[in-house]
Amino acid sequence: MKRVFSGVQPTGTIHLGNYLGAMKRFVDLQDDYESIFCIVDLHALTVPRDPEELRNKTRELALFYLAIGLDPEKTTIFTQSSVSAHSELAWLLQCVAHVGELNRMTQYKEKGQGKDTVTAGLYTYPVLMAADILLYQTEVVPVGEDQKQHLELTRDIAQRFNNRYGEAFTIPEPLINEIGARIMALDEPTKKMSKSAESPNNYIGLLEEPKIINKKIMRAVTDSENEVRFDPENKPGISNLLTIYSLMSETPVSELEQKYQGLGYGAFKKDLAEVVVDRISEIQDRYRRWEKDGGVEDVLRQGAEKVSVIAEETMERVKDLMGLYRV
Ligand code: ATP
Ligand code: LTN
Repeated sequence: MKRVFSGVQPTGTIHLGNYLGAMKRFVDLQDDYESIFCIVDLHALTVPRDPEELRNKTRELALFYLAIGLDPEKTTIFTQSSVSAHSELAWLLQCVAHVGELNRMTQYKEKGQGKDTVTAGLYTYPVLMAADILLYQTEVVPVGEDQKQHLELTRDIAQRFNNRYGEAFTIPEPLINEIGARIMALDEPTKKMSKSAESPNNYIGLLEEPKIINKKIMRAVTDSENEVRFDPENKPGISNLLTIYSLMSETPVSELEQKYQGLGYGAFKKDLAEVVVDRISEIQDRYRRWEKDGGVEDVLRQGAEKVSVIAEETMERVKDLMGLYRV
């Protein structure tokens, strides 16, 4: 079986963009791949966090992983900080990555914009991400469009390492949805839906109440044409809603365009809200069940134990190849 790996940060509110852009895919892949999904808590530290909140968000994300349908019998779930090889390999790869490459990373530039100070961690963040992926000889990495550049860097670092020191890493392939790779903000459909958005009207959180979800969808920004047609360039708002509807209901966009021909945005949004609420309610039910029954700590503990074995194998080889003297 091919191996798949991905990570999500335990920060902010897990939203429909995270779910449709990446996490839903995790669930689809778990039957056909050896699946490893990580809660990247070390990445969350690149901007200052309240320690108690980080701990809570980490547990919350573990519950989300289970709530969306990841099955701990088939899939390994763990926290990044519980396997120290992630930090260790990140250092070694920082000595392979180039400053020029990191300077070109757009996420670093966007997240640092307007800040008085930026941590060194935010700058080297993509190298830690490369370490996450390469540690497990990952073949496939399902992510949203915004991570494409980081995946390219990961491939470059791996290739450079293999050429310079000898074969240590599998070269990973990104897996990016054809539709839904970039879910846009509800209140500003030219920007991506984001956890770090200032206004909660930007996103739909996976734990939000049906009433709120309904309101957010009914108020989502659209154009004045009132014609349900997929045209991301000229009609970004309605096209984004069509994408969401299509992915949540597993119905092709063209079928939805036909269904709502002549019916206008009101009717379309009302049905969309129903579809989204239905789907999110299932996730919320499973979330509450896991929360009530307990067991999430065991899933994380066993996950870390399992992946540590693979991580150690890679580390041994990398250290040998780089000439670290061991007695
Ligand atoms: P944000 O930008 O929302 O603050 P993030 O994208 O930096 O968060 P994560 O929460 O770790 O960080 O993202 C988890 C996954 O969700 C990644 O694969 C990312 O590409 C994907 N993702 C995030 N936002 C969107 C979006 N609007 N549309 C599609 N995929 C997304
Ligand atoms: N950088 C990613 C999160 C992330 C990740 C990874 C994704 C960290 N390590 C490894 C895939 C594979 C983000 O900001 N969304």
